Amino acid sequence: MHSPLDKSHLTEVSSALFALKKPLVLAHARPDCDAIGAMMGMRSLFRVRNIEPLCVQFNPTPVRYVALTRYEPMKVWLKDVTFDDLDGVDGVIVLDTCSYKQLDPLADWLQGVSVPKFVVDHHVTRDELADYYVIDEHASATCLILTEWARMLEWSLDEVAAHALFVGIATDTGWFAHANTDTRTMVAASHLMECGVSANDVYRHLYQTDTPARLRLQSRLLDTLELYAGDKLAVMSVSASAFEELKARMSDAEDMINEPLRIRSVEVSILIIDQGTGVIRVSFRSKVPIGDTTRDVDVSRIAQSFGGGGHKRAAGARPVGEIQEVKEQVVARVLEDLV
Ligand SMILES: [Mn+2]
Repeated sequence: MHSPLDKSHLTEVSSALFALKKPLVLAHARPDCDAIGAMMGMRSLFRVRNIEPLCVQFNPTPVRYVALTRYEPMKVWLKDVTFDDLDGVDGVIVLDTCSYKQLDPLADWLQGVSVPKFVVDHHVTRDELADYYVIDEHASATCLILTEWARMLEWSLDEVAAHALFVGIATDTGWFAHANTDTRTMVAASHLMECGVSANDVYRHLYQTDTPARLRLQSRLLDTLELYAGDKLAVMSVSASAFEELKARMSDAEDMINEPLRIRSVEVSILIIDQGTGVIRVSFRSKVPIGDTTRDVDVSRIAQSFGGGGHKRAAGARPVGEIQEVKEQVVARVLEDLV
């Protein structure tokens, strides 16, 4: 499959991008490895052009990513950077989101500031927030878009950038296993390996460095597994106090939502986490079951009815309320689409 990215459009965006002297690079709140990988990739692309971007995360990096060998910390909003530091910023690059909601601490500032804005993203949910867009909702990761962009314009990627982009692609595709894994993904991954990435090195760092607390959390979550709709819907839920008790972090719950999809009949998996702040974190995943390809639940639409969004097979929402009540509402909503 050929990339749908357009070379002349990319050339035009690149000349505006690399004319910047003090670019601000942002990604969505609660950054995942695709967001952070894309920031690192973008930082490298600026640095080889002797431009030092201000890369700001709204939340600290998940511990798992810090453990990766090539990671160099980004600045964290309000901890390392405040509004004063934004003086003189002459352009903003937003990665892995196109939604003000996901850029909350700076959404108003972003709307008011009159500098060129760029978005590189692969999500369906979209606000009009930029002057330049490189968006491909068919791309498995934002890091895939950046890899293809670099390849198309024949930029060399240093090892740090290649490593970061590989991590973003590998995690957004569930280690090349989710439905979004296509030939573009594999071609890009192979290109990044040619740039010096060791897939096994990344794998061991990502998936074989867990703490005992994370495994205990997994066991606790599996204990809460409930099945509905003739075992087509799987629901797991956990409260903030369980994290305290097990000495687990919020980020330790990452990827656990995929476990119930191992059950043959399960088409939709939901993970509900009471964050203890009044906000309930609800994640959705879906799969096409073996033997009936006509069944195909779009969880981004379900997430939207709770004020969230995402992709067809991976989405999330953060409704406010009491966990039991949210759970009942979410289950009822999914059942509408499942039967
Ligand atoms: Mn992504």
